[in-house]
Amino acid sequence: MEKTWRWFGPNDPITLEMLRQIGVEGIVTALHSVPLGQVWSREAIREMREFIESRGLRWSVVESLPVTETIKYGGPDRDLQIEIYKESLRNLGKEGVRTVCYNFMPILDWARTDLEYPNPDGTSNLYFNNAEFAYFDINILQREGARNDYPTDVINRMEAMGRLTPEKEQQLIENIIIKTQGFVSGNFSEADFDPVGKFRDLLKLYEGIDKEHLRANMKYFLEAIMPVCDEYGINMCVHPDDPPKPVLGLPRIVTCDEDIRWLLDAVPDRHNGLTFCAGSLSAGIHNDVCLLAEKYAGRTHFAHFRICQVMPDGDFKESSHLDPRLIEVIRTFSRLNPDVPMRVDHAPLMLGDEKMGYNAGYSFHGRMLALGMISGIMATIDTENQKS
Ligand code: DNO
Ligand code: MN
Repeated sequence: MEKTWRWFGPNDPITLEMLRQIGVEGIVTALHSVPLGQVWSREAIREMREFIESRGLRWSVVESLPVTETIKYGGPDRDLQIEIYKESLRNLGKEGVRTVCYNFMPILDWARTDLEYPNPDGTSNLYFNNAEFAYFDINILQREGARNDYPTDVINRMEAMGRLTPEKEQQLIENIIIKTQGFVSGNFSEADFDPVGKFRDLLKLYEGIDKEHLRANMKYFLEAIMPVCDEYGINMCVHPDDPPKPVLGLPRIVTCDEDIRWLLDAVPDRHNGLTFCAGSLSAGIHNDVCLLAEKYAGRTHFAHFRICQVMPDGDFKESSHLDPRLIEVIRTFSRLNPDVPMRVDHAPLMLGDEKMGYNAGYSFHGRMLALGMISGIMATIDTENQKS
């Protein structure tokens, strides 16, 4: 497997020189400065590619080329936005960047309630608390009918929390709307004056859009871009939804075995593939991540290695990269798709990472330690394979 690393561009405090020292071979990045919905020009792509190559690395994967909301809800300008998307893909193809990760989650990208959930050893992890999420939905967003979307035990836990302090409420808003995904989806930024109001406006766009409708829009998008992917050999790989279930009244369609089967069969082109994010999939108790790896490794173009532990109450926490399930997933990939680019996904915050200007989940020391662990697992599996 190719060892890659998500790097956030020339302003990232973690430099390409540092990454070479820790065994990274390929870079995963995006043109973060291009506003959502605009073409990625060939010149800008070339500039990024040459910057990476001048440091002895390669641009292996784009993460993400964001799909604008209008394509997801099927707005009047969706065909125009699809043309823009196709133009960016052509430009990437011409520059030889041929693996493109994206997601089809309405409005939000991945969501967490806590970005620094403390571990007994002093490190911290990302955490999803269902009761706090319900609190955000019901009391802060005040979405109509929200209460009916949660099981009684979650509502009871939420009520037991009482009224949160304004600081805690503010933190939930930042964690759920801005910090985890704002910079990825391009929908929100730190500068947003009223993110909750903006979120409510975006929610209106999805009124009446159910799972079937969203699926039809995804199929429409994929069918429209496949000819360009075929021409340039571009592998599209959709990132699973995280958490893998409907949230805030929004449908989600890449959450489980049946969804993955549907999306691969709906557009049965090899270039329509998957980002196998073991972490996102394992956040759903309904998913057997080892079985999914076995089934879908062949249609996977990019692998994200991390794993979640679901608690008895349904909350989940991102946990150790040495989890036996993750070892099994890596074993499966080394057998069924040994050349796939892989990267460490989220990792703990540790050893002063908080002082280094990081994006949530993307710490330096935490990811470096995880890459060390995963490199060890891969080397062990390779040695075993050579012996047998
Ligand atoms: C979560 C991460 C995300 C991912 C985007 C892709 O598991 O991998 O940041 O990159 O959702 O669009
Ligand atoms: Mn991921």
